[in-house]
Amino acid sequence: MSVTRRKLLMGVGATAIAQALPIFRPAPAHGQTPGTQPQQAPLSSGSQKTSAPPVPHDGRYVPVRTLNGWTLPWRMNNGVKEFHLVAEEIVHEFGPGSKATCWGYNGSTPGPTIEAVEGDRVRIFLTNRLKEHTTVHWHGVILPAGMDGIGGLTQPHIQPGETYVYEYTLVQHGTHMYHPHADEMTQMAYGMMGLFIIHPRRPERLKVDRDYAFLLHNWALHPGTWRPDPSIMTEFDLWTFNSRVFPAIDPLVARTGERVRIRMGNLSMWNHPIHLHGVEYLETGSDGGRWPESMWRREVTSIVGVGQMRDIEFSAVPGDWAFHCHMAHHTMNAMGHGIPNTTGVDQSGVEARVREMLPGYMAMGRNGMAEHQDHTTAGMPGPVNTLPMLMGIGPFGNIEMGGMFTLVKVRDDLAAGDYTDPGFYAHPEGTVASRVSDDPNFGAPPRRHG
Ligand SMILES: [Cu+2]
Repeated sequence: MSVTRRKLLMGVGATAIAQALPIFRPAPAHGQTPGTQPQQAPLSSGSQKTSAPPVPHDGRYVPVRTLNGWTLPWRMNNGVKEFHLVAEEIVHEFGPGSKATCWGYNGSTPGPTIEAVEGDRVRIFLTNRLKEHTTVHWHGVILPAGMDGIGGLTQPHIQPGETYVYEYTLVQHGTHMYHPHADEMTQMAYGMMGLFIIHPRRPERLKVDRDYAFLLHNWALHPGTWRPDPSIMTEFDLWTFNSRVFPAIDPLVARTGERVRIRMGNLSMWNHPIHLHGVEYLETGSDGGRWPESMWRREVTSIVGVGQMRDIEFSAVPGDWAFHCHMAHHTMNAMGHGIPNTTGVDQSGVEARVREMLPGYMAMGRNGMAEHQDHTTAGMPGPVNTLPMLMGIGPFGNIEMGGMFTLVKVRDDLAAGDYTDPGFYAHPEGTVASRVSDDPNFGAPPRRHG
C-alpha cells in the first residue's frame, strides 16, 4: 500500500499554508485561552500545550474549559459577535505515538469551541480550505432554515477556497455542536466537529465554578496507517474525548466542594454510557439547555446517544475518580478484533514453532490480557503509528485503560481557577484497600462450587 508518509507530508504542508487566516489567526490545537483558562500541566508525556489567542472577556459567564482544546476568539462588529471558522486538513496527535492526517477547523480537531450568550446576534464565517466542498451545520441551534447548513437543501455547497457567512440571533441556551452536512460520513470520520456553547442570558440560580466540555468520537486509524478510514461502521481503533485518548486526555481538576459541570456531546458512531466514580451527579441539561430543577435526577452513568448532548453537575469530593465510557472496548486503544480466544490455552509448545516463521513471536493471553501492558512497558515493539491497547500508569501500577477514560482530580487546596494537574491523590491514612494474605486458601468464603 502506498499510504502514509507522503500523505502525512501533504498534511503538514496544508497546515503550513493555513497559517494566514483572513480575520483571526489560527491557533494550534491543545492550547487554552490565556487569562480565562490557565495552562495545564500534562497528565503524562505528550499532551503538548501551546498558547492560544486570547478570547475577549464577555463577563456574563464562567468560560467553558474544553479538554485539550481551545475557545474561538470573536470580535464585535456593530453589535454583532463575529467568528471565523476555517475547514482544513491538519496533522493531529491522538496521544504520543499516534498521529494522523485529519480534517478539522482552525488547526485542530475538534475545532475551537464557540461560546456566546442567549440573545447575541452572531455572524460566523466559514472558509473552506479543503479540496472538496463542505458546509457547517449548527447542531441543535434554533435558527432560520436557510442558516441550517445542509448542502443542497438549504444552501449551495461551499466550494474549495470559498467563504460563506451564517448570521442569526441566539434565542436559546444550552450545549450544542457544529459539524458539516456535506459528505458527512467522510468529513466527520476525519474529525470535523466542534462545540457551540450558548450561555443563558439570565445568570443561573446555581452557579457552577468549573464548566468542562468535550465531544465523543471514534476513529478507524488502523495500525501502520496515517489517515482515518471513513468507510468503517463498527471496527474502530480509537475512542476519544476531544480527539485524544487516555492518558493523553486532560484531567478534570476541581477544588473540594466546588460545583462542577461537565458537558458531553456525541458525534461518534456509537452510543456511550459515560460513568463517573465517587459521586451521584445530577443530570441537569442537554441541547435543550439547563433543565428545570424538577427534572434533574441522580445518576452515576448517562448514555450519551449519537447526536445527543448531556450536562452533568456535582459537588466535588476529594480523590482521583475515574471518569469513562462503560463500554469496555471503548476504554481500549487499537487492538485486534475477532482473534482466537487463547484464555486457558497452553501455547508453550507452539511458541517455538511460530518463532521459526515469525521471529520474536510471543504467545499471549493464557491467563487474561493484562500482560499486554507489561509487554508494552518492557519495550516489545508493535506496528508503527499506533498505540498499545492498554495504557496509563498510576501510583499503584498499570491503569490498563486507554481511549475514553480520564480522571476527575479533586483536592482541598486548589486555588479557584487553577487547572494545573495536581498529580496523583495522597490518600488519608487507612483509606486504601490493602493486602491481608497471599494464600489462595485464605479464610472460609461461602462458595457454590468447589
Ligand atoms: Cu463508549
